[in-house]
Amino acid sequence: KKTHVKCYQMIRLAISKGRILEEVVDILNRADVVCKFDPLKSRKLIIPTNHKNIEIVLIKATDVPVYIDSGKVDIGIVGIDTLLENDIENHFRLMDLNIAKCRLVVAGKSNKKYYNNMKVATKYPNIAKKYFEQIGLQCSILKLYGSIELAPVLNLSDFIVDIVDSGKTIKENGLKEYDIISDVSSLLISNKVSYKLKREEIESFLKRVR
Ligand code: PRT
Ligand code: MG
Repeated sequence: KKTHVKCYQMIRLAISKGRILEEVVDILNRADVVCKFDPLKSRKLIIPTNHKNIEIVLIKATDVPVYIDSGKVDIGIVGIDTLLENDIENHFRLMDLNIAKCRLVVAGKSNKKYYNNMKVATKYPNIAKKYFEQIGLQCSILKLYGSIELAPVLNLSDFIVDIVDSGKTIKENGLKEYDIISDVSSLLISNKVSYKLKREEIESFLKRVR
């Protein structure tokens, strides 16, 4: 009589450090996927779990698309903002996790008007350029890496395109929201080839999370 030894394929799950990770750890625990090292405290970048075939990889939010696109990581959790900015080809959107919710907005000092060739500071140059093109405005984009809200306050730019959650940051810096570009939450995405080759494992992970 033949004995079948089931051979599970490893799936790697990319999670970005920061606020997404904090919320995902809860979701994973509820789904009985328990990290062998606390990802909020450990310095390890690859963390095994209680499931032999599930490994967590900690990646900077903006780098998650690169790892998914290349297939080095099979599935990942990433904000819609990051996906819009990087428009990667090689992925499926599997599930909206409804976490790390916020919105991408245009903000600036009050009583300002949009005008042609105005300066827009942002961490999201592609999204900003596309948005203003769609409403028929040229603008000069200034790419910044943090505390974007400072730019209009010091007149480095006329407007910013940035993430707003509670609205506290823009309010405390005397700024106002002008337009909403997109609502944002975090999605579970998969590399296309991984999804085909490891469908069973990925689907069973999805079921747990649901
Ligand atoms: O900030 P850092 O460079 O260290 O890391 P990161 O930006 O790569 O990660 P993180 O954790 O800041 O953001 C990861 C993802 O979380 C983003 O891509 C969004 O999808 C999502 N998210 C949800 C947010 C926020 N909420 C948020 N409030 N990302 C950033 N913010 C910042 C925002 O930039 C602004 O400065 O919080 C500030 C506004 O918050 P309020 O509550 O004052 O409006
Ligand atoms: Mg941030």
